[in-house]
Amino acid sequence: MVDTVLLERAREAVCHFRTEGTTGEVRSWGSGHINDTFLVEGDTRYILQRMNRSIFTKPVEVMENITGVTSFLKEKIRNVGGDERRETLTVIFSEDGKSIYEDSCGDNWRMYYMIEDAMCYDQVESEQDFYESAKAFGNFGYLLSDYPAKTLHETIPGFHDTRARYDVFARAVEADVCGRAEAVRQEISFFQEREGIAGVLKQMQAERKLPLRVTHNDTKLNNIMMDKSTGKGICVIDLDTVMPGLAVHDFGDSIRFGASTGAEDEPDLSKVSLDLHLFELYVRGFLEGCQGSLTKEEIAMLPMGAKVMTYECGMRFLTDYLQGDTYFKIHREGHNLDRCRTQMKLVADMEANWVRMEQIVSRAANSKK
Ligand code: ADP
Ligand code: GN1
Ligand code: MG
Repeated sequence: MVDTVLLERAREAVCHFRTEGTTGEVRSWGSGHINDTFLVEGDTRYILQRMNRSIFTKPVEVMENITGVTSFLKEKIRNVGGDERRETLTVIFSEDGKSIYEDSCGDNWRMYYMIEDAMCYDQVESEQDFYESAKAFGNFGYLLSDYPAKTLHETIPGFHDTRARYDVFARAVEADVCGRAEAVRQEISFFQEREGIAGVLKQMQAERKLPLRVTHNDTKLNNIMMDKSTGKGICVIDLDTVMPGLAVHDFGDSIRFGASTGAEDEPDLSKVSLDLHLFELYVRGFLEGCQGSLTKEEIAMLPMGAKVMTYECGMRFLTDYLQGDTYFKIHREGHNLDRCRTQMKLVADMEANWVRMEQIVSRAANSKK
């Protein structure tokens, strides 16, 4: 349902940015789970977002990261003769020269150019698109490999600390504030039985077997714009969580969302399974995009990245369901539970296909040598 009050506030916010030409209609846009996104029509079209206040408690730090990363990318794009206005986000500044406009209710608004002539998908529609998205996400990490990681703020502490997320989940089960735990015992057990995988990647990072890199951390298919005419992944968006992290997380998050035969929130689980062909395409595209920058150990851990990220995301959906749906936006009763179940189905499929996943990765890695 369109929230008319919010829409009105969005219209008001537009006036506070240094836009070019005349701006027109403002409407709700996209299907992200976190921020409120609006399209601003006009001579030049913009994306306006109300940043999620309870999740991003330090919005200025989020925007410092985004302006830093996008300026850095713009220079690289310019150097190869690319279109810096389309190939990365452009932060539009407010009248008083800030990257955020804070309204009278204390909400933080930001604006970007709309990436034109491009699409983003909530589910894979063509294999080629998925392959191209893999190249673009891999390349995103590659381009940021010489970014000064120490200057980045940790916008959401422990974002992919799966072990810590498990503890939050266990506490949510214990507290059971909405009285929902009893009815989802099976789902709860699923994550409890697999607790062991929660710490695997963190342990490898601690032992320096996996290097810390500048990563995106939210690499689902609807966080990349695909060029309508070339079919290439033209612009990686949703940069709120660009932070030091693991490349295998970026790989894995794309798999859990995109290499599924169903949507993330598909209620009919018979439609949801791991598509090994899509998995293989993504592996090949991602390795290509990374341009040889991944270590042997990182490559070997790609299947684990996929499994851990799917496990983590499913557990986060279940935690949110237990806590009363306060984190992810929901559009129907039980939405987070449906989302949780698709991730469980995918984890189970990965377990059943583990050897094949490993073979696919090693075959792809060897064919690149
Ligand atoms: P959330 O954190 O809520 O996922 P996103 O930044 O991913 O927010 O934006 C939500 C959606 O809005 C995206 O999936 C995409 O469809 C659209 N979108 C965001 N930024 C742009 C942009 N600069 N150009 C075109 N579409 C955009
Ligand atoms: C959220 O912001 P969005 O919708 O692109 C979430 C991701 C989850 C994803 C699940 C900041 O991504 O971590 O994997 O939902 N982003 C944040 O679809 O929590
Ligand atoms: Mg998003």
